[in-house]
Amino acid sequence: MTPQNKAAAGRRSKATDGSNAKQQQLDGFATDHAPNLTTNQGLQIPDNHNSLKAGVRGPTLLEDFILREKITHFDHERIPERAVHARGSAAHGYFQVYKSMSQFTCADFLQDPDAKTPVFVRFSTVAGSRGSADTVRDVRGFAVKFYTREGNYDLVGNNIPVFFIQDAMKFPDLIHAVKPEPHHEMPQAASAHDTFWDFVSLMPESTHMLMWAMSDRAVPRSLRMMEGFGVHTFRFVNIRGESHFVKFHWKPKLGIHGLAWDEAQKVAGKDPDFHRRDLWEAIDQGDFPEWELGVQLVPPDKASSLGFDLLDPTKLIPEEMVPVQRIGRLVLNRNPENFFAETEQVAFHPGHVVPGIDFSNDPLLQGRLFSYTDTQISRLGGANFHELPINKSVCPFHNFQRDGMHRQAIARGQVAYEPNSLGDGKEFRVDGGSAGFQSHPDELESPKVRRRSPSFDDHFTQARLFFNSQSAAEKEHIIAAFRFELSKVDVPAIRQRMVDNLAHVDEKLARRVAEPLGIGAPDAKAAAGRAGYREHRMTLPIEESPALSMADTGDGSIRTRRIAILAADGIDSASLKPIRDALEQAGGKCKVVGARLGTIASASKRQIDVDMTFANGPSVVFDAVLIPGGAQGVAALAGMGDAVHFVLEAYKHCKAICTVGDGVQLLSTLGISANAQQGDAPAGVIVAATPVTNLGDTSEATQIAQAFIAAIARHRHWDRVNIDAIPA
Ligand code: HDD
Repeated sequence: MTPQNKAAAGRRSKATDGSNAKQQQLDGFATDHAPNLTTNQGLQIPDNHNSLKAGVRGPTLLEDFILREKITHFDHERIPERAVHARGSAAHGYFQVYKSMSQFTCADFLQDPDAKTPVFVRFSTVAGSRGSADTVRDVRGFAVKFYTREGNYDLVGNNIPVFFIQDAMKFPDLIHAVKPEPHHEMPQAASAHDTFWDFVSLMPESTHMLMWAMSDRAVPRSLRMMEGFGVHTFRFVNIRGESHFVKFHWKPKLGIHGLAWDEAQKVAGKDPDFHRRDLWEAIDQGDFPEWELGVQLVPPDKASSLGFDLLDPTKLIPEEMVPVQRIGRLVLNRNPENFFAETEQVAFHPGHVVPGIDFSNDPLLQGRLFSYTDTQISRLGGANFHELPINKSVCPFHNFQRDGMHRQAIARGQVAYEPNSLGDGKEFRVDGGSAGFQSHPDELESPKVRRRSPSFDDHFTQARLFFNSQSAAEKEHIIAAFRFELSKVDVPAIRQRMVDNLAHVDEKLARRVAEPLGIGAPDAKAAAGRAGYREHRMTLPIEESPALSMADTGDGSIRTRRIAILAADGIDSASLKPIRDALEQAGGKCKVVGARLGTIASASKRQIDVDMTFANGPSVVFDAVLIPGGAQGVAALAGMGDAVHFVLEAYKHCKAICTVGDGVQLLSTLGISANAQQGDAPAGVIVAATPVTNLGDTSEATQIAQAFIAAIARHRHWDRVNIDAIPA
């Protein structure tokens, strides 16, 4: 057990709110380091360095069962990775409802505000392999397993509220198109290639999701700073059997923030585990990530008046039409003990529901209800994966399913069938009772057809709503992303087909995307003439939905933001200290970055510890930069290519920068005009021109620190001008 998890276990064991139920169960399976080694049969191993040989220089003996057991086990350590969502990171925590939702659902875990339901949450990318980089452009999985007292409930969602396709029949095609191309297995973890764009350009229903996938949502700054969505419409059902349609949302406390695309690509090389590390460190340091669970509730008789079909997973319900009610909070407060046992072996399934939550007829969801158990059987080696510790429900389970690979439970007695009278001496029959999970009695009387509902036809109106709702900078990022992706497509006809489709979203968008692609102007008519195209039919009461933008989200804090303090011999430590203290008090994580590890000497000969080097702590893994004063130190930094590159790159990626005293000279040396007195400091650049000595004065330093904190809290200053001129 890690020291942090030990401490958490101490706190948990006293909990009376139910939050420790899963942990107590898992503890029963845990094993710890022991002072000796044994075989799997319990036999003590005397020597773990040498195999059994015929003479010290002779051949190894087949008899060496200790060697054979060790190597055999090693040979079988790998299991198939997930077909999609292979790369993931997870954490434990709890969910707590704010007030009883009994009016809408009888789900037990949504009744008692004093109860905490244990959860295990796994975040993932979709396309890449298990070892791929975290910051690739992709949808993120957001899968939550609630270990409720009525059984496991899995909300298996994404960080984007809509999907590429409307029917599960197309899922294998979609995934085959986005995965590395089958002939040469390239590219890894990227949608920027011919087969993906070939497929989606022929499937106009993917257009809405493409807008999201090309936005900054697909390059999150942190898994802790993204929304989650159940995507499909589900049902809440109350104790009286009354049902409401429901859409689920996860709203992150820290806001929704993205990386710059150039930055994301660089992070993929500099720290491929960027998101995994960020999640782990935040939990390890007690900065527990938090989300609120939101629901949009639609009474069945209102569903037909929304203007779109609730069963169509390429549509969302704008929050301005049906507000999101925040009904509870999710807190992640404990890292897994063992990646394989927990994060890799966890098996989610949208069909794991509890009484009070039911499905809709969304044809994508209906297909998922088959796929997930099926995939676990090959991934986890048989039908008993529910017995793996991480998947086991905390409430008892009992049925007459028997045997199979890796069965753990020992079912006692003569009886393995129902009805029976031999079990405990009286007749036992489970036949039509009113307890337990009851499917909502949806009335169905319809012909068997293999067709798409015409109510799913409009593929562009909500894509346009999304685009219209973005800030100017967000729109530019979407255009740049389409350009980047399509520029990687070899076949011009595919690029053309895609921009023709985009002309139905927004003509200017399509034109801007097409400009650098060496193709003709977007042709909306050509798109309309192709198979798969449908007339736009939807009328929405709104043209913009501010809730769809990531701009200005979050609680205004800088909790867990990473701030680099550039350092070289001769910097001024007196002016640095009060600003650093204020940043850390506000929850920022400061690291001193220099040319080498060890210490540097400040102008006043104070020793300052260097935490990271320019090589192992590049600007792309930080959110902000503080350049201290001190003429000699600043001159030294200006003479180091790595330091110069660091600042230019941070500036290009629109990060908050604060310079103190002489520090401003580093900016001007780089050609960044930042004279605060003339009011020409660029957005997000805080220039403390005050004579350095005065900064020892706390009030002065506090003001500067507060301005810097406000700039960091805005996350990025995307509207910064002239960044294209910077060769970072
Ligand atoms: Fe899926 C995994 C989310 C459509 C078939 N899916 C998987 C995971 C997430 C999602 C988050 C990873 C779970 C984990 O961390 O282990 N999937 C979605 C969402 C969808 C969606 C939000 C649309 C709204 N998926 C979808 C369809 C199918 C699948 C239509 C098949 C018909 N998904 C799978 C799968 C996976 C999976 C092949 C791979 C590994 C696994 O299930 O456990 O069965």
